[in-house]
Amino acid sequence: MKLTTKIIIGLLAGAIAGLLLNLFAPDAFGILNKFVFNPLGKIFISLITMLVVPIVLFSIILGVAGLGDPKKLGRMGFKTIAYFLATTAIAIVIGLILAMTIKPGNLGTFDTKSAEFSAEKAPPVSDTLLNIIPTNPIDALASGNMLQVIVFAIFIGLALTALGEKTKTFYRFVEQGNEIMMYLVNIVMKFAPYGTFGLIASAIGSQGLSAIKSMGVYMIVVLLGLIIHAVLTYGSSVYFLGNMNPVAFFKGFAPAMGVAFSTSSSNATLPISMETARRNLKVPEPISSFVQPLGATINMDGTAIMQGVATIFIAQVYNVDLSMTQILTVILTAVLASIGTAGVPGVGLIMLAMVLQSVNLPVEGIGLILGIDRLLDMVRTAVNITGDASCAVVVAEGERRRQQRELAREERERSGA
Ligand code: DAS
Repeated sequence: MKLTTKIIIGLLAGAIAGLLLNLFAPDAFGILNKFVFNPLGKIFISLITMLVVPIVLFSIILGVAGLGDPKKLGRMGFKTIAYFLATTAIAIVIGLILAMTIKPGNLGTFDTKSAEFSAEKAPPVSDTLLNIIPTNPIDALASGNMLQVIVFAIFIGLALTALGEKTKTFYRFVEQGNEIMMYLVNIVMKFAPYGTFGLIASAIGSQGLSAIKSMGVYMIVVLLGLIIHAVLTYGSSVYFLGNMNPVAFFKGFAPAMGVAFSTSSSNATLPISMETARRNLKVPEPISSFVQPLGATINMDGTAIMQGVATIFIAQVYNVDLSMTQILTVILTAVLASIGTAGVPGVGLIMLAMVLQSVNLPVEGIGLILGIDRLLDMVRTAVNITGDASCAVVVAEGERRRQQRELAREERERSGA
């Protein structure tokens, strides 16, 4: 049976158990929650949290080193990375605005006293930005200071690029470290059905129907953000910058979106998304084979939308008013996180733990959205790869126009000669 099916079964079983116990046997719920539901949930959340720092370290080092020598990146590379960072930032802002407007986290009266959680006063913006340079990288890794871990990883990635062959052993070590982490993500995700069961049963058992309503609204807000971003951001990009009809773009790329939806993995879909972009969107092979693999690694707009909405949702549930500094930190962290997030199922949730930690929100809050995250992962993965394809179309059109200008200039020189 597919993992997604098992997780959905865990979700439904947890919801039914929680609801029945909440309605008919609250005393029994208390005992089951203490000895079954909470332990299952805590084990799963701890397994996710255990992977955050090493995944961020290894995957961002590789993501940055994989960009290649900045001098060699050239025009196409900088256009591609600028497009990725801009659309990811737009994606997060869409998610944040929707979540702050619709306020899904205010609908449920979740029992948050169980989480040992202190809303530390957020430092001003200047401190936050100055503090992202780790004075002690080992301490940053040990304490899970995610912004500092990301910055340290970016520096190492840039150094690996500059040193090239001299550091190929260390590069290989990081590659193997990342392989190990991706394997462990798979192992942890096998526990997801049980973790989902425990967390959902605990959340719904203690809060009843209001929890279901709140999670339902959370899901709708994320889906709304994904649709708005895909249609507005990618639609307008391919139309104004890619000289392509948006309807033709989405229809042409639909086969790849379907595969991404069913696999929840950008990496697994990459061969299909490249073939579809070349065949249906007429993206030249050299551009497709540069932009889309890079995008599957460092461009995850759909994931960023989920992280933006989930962070505000969890802050609302725990009655925390995030300051503008913290909002900016969420945007910065999620954009930087998307540089290293590998395109495999469930990794967006692990990165969410990192975003929550960056603004001192309790990672336990993931328990409220875990059960439905797998369903959302399918949709946001489809958005992730569509963003990469839209970039390929825009870069291809830019290259086509540059070549036309070159030809026209040569023509003028010839006729003038
Ligand atoms: N499943 C990831 C991907 O492949 C996205 C995510 O986990 O958020 O893009």
